[in-house]
Amino acid sequence: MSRPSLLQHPARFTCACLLLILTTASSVSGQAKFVANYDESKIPEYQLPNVLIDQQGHPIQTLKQWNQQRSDLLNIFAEQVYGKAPEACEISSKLISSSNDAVKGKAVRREVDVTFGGKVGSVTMRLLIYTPKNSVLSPAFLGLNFQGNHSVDPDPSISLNQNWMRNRQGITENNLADESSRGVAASRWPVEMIIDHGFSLVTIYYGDIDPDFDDEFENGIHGALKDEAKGIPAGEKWGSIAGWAYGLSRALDYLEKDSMVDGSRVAVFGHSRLGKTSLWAGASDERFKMVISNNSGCGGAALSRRAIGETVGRINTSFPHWFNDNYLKYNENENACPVDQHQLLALIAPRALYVASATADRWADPKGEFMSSVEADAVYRLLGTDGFGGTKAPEGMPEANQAINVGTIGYHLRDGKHDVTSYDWKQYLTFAKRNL
Ligand code: GTR
Repeated sequence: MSRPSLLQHPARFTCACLLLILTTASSVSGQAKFVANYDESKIPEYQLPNVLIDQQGHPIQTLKQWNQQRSDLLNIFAEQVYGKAPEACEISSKLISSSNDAVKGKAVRREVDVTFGGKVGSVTMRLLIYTPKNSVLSPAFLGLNFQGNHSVDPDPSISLNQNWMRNRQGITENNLADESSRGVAASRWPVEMIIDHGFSLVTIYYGDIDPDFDDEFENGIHGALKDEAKGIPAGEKWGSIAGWAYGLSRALDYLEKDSMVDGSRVAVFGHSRLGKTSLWAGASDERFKMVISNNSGCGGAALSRRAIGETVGRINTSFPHWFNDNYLKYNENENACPVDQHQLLALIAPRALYVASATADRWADPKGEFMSSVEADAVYRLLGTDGFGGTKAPEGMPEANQAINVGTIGYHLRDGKHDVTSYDWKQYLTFAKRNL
């Protein structure tokens, strides 16, 4: 994706300057200052596309009709939202380290480099894999992490990631991690609890696949597969979320061949922007047996048309590299988008889906996350699963910390802020025990 800068266009530059002078409520970039709406009564009027009405307006009643709808919707999401990725490419792998006495002697810990790319270049992502000792082909959680594999556990033998990293106050400076960031994200990755439940954990630093900044897609996987992506129309080219999802699929290619992990029982997990990524990975790659969205919000599980908290316009402004260029058309214009996020969730059916929200995470619109999960229920039932469980989808939103965790779709609203906690993981483990 290439967005010419204002300085390359003198006419646009002049207009932007004028706008800057004329707009009182403006930020330094010339954008009108964004004020999030949190008032339900101020939600713009909208019509949600019915997930069981096809593109020609016909109702969907059979599996065959759904299969067509699924492929149409997947195509629309790729064209209009996340962008189209090149075909899957070959991978190669190399064992970097192995320890037989990780997690108090309960687990085997390995680091495996998986390399893939195209004609122009390649990327290497390092998988940190914990497997319960003595297990044969265990089911696994696969999730990208924000701050490097070494942030997941303080164990000094995990290699320190030296790729570009977003700065975080008090943790990462100069876009580079150092020794002090070991274990900083450990509360989000309860490795021992996961191992005790008989699951493997596989995690990868997301910046190994694509650095999280807008460089017009020169670096990371976009640069490496530039040639392969040549034929994709400009507006439809893949954004970073699609790039990270592509990396998750390549990780799954590897896990399918791994001797300790069962590649047919992998749950893809992600928080926040990486929750958006796990949803797109799960929608676009049906090999993922289960999909978990933790506080994914706008462009993830939340309905865009509600425009509560973060909106399409706001996300495209703050993170212009996450989605494709076509998605810009829906800035402050969500109703015009042919799809909304409940249809993304429906693309995961009939595989297990868990959506989690948090009470203080209003930016991610917990209610919108719940509503889209409820909308997806109809597709789960059409495909012969029990959806949320019981005879029909829940009507009202559950109270905080009252997980709905009995069916093929799970949901909870946790008390607290935008984060991943052991409460969240307890629900995922219960859900995975039944569904993996
Ligand atoms: C925020 C962004 C959210 C969410 C979050 C994160 O700044 O507005 O959509 O993705 O970042 O990933 O931490």
